[in-house]
Amino acid sequence: GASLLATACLMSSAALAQTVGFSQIGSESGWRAAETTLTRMEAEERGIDLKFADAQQKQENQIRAVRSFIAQGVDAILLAPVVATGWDDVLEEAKEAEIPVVLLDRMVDSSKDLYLTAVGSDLVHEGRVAGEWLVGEVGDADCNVVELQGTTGSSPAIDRKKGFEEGIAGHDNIKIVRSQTGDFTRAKGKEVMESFLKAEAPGSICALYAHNDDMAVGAIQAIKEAGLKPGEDIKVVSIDAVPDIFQAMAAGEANATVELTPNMAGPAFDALAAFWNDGTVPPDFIQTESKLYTQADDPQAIYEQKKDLGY
Ligand code: GZL
Repeated sequence: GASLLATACLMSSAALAQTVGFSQIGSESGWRAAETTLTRMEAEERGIDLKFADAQQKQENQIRAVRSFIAQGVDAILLAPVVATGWDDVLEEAKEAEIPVVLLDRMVDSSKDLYLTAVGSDLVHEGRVAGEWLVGEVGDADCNVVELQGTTGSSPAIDRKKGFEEGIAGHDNIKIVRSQTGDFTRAKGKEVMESFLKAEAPGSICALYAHNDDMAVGAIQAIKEAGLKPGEDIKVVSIDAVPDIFQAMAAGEANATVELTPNMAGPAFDALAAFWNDGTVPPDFIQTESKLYTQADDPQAIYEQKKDLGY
């Protein structure tokens, strides 16, 4: 009778509720926290059952989580790979289990047939935009730059360094005099900036290029504690466009940021829906937009817009 029909409908709709395992790097930056928030929201909106695993920035924890998702027989796996190497075995295992893997915001050096697609920005372009901004800012004046790199061996650290060097190429007045990882965190960014300030002659650092805003925010604190004015004595350019960098810009303590959208999950789930529905294979790479913001872009207003978006 009717109840049998109702049960059948329930079952069929339940059958459509996909389960997705998400191996997230951690919560090292405001941007990463926003990506997690938005991934949960996008899953909720689609009726996807999201299994979440935080790896505290350790690759072995990510590999363990992916293996657990395979054992659970999830319908797909999202992976934000902390570093670019060492993924072949576990990606082979997912392929054996016929579970599609979608990479978020960072790349791996494994062969493209080991994952369904990758959603992310053009990380080299972001670095180039930052370098070109500094060229425009300093003109022909000599400028010694210190660089806070992202996590060693991660695709953003490799590509954003490469892009920045392309951006300043041909302008020999601009030199990177110190470059070290701050692991994408505020604490480490502050600590490494303190060491740069001690190692370089006072007043000799003209600019900081940080691979993400969180390290820049930490470094701004170190610059102030050294009695210098961030944004003036030392120009500050970074990447992500998190709310706090706009607050720093509004205070004149940071100069430019390149926006990285935290909503990588939307395009990922759209690609998966088409794949689950009729086997549509997405492109290898789904690129998100990057946009330069400076103090001229009403940073206070942008801070107000962004501050409640889960960063
Ligand atoms: C870049 C992303 C980076 C962010 C950082 O695509 O992987 O990881 O720029 C985060 O804030 O730690």
